[in-house]
Amino acid sequence: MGRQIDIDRLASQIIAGSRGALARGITLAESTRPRDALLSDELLQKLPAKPNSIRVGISGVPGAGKSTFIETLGMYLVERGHRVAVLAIDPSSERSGGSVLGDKTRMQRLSIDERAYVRPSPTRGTLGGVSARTFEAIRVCEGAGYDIVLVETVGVGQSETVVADLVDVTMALFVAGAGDSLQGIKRGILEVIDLLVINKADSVGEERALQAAAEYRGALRLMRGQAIPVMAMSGLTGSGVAEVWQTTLERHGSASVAEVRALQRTRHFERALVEELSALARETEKHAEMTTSVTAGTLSPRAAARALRDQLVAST
Ligand SMILES: Nc1nc2c(ncn2[C@@H]2O[C@H](COP(=O)(O)OP(=O)(O)OP(=O)(O)O)[C@@H](O)[C@H]2O)c(=O)[nH]1
Ligand SMILES: [Mg+2]
Repeated sequence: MGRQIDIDRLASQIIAGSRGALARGITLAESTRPRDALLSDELLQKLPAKPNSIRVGISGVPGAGKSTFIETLGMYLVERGHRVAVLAIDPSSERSGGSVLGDKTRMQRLSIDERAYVRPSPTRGTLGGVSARTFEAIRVCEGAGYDIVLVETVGVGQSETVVADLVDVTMALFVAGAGDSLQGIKRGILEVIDLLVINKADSVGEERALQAAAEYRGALRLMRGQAIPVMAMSGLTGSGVAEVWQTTLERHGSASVAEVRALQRTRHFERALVEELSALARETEKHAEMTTSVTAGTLSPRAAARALRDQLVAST
C-alpha cells in the first residue's frame, strides 16, 4: 500500500458493503508495515463495533475437513439470514502454500455467495503477529456487517491456542477412525476447546463415531474437570452440522462474551506493548552494545536489559 489511502472513504465503502474495500481493509489490518498499522487503527475507529457478533475458531490437523465443514455450515447459516465471513490463519510459517487452491475448491458455493465473504489466503507469520493482525481483520469483517466470523486454523500445534485468543468459541475437528497418534493431538488444544467434533463420521459408520465421541467425552471430563461437548458429524454430507451449530450457540450463550473479549483485548495489549517497547529498544545504539556484552559473557542478560531500560527511561 504505497499510495495515499483515504481512510474515511475506505470506511464508508466497507460499511456500504463493497467487497473490494473490505479486502483492502483486511489487507491493511494484516500488513506488517508500521505505517499500515497506524492506518488500520484509524480505520477500526471509524467502523462500528459489533458486540453481538459470533466468532468461532475451527482447528484441526491438515485434512481434518475444516474447509469442507465451513462450506456446509456457511451455506446453512446464510440461508438462515446470517452474513458469514471466513478467515484463515497459518501461524506455522514454515508450511508452504497449497490451501488457497484447496479452499477455492472446498468452498465452491460459499466463496461466490453474496451473503458470505471468504478471505482467499491465510494470514501467515509468527504466532503473536498472526494473532494481533487477525484480531483486527475480524473487526473489519464485523464493521462490514458480517455477524458471524469463522476462523480456520491451518497447521498444527501452538496455533490452536492462538485461535482461542481470537474467538468466542473454539472447536476442534478430529477425524473419526484415526488413532490418537495420527491426530497429532497436542494437549494444548484439549485444554482450550469449547467443543470437540468427531468429523467424517460417514466414513466409519455412525456407531463407531458415537463410541469414539463417548471415549473423548470421558477423557475431556477427566482432564478439564467439567463436561465439554463432544459430537459426531460429517461436514461432507451435512449430517450433524446443524446440531454442532446449535451446541456452538449454546456455548456462546453461556460464556460471558463481553468478558471473554475484554480479557482478549487485555492480552493483545500486553503483547503489543512488549513488541512496541522492544522495537524501541532495538533502535538504540545501546542495544547493539548490550548484545555484544551478553554474547561475550561480560554482562548477564538481565543486567543488560536493565541497563538498556534505564537508558530508555533517561532519554524520555
Ligand atoms: N468422508 C468424508 N470426507 C471428508 C469430510 N470432510 C472433508 N472430507 C475430505 O477430506 C479432505 C480434506 O478436506 P478439507 O476440508 O480440505 O480439510 P482441511 O481440514 O480444510 O484441510 P487443510 O486446510 O489442508 O488443513 C478432502 O478430500 C475432503 O473431501 C467428511 O465429512 N467425510
Ligand atoms: Mg482447509
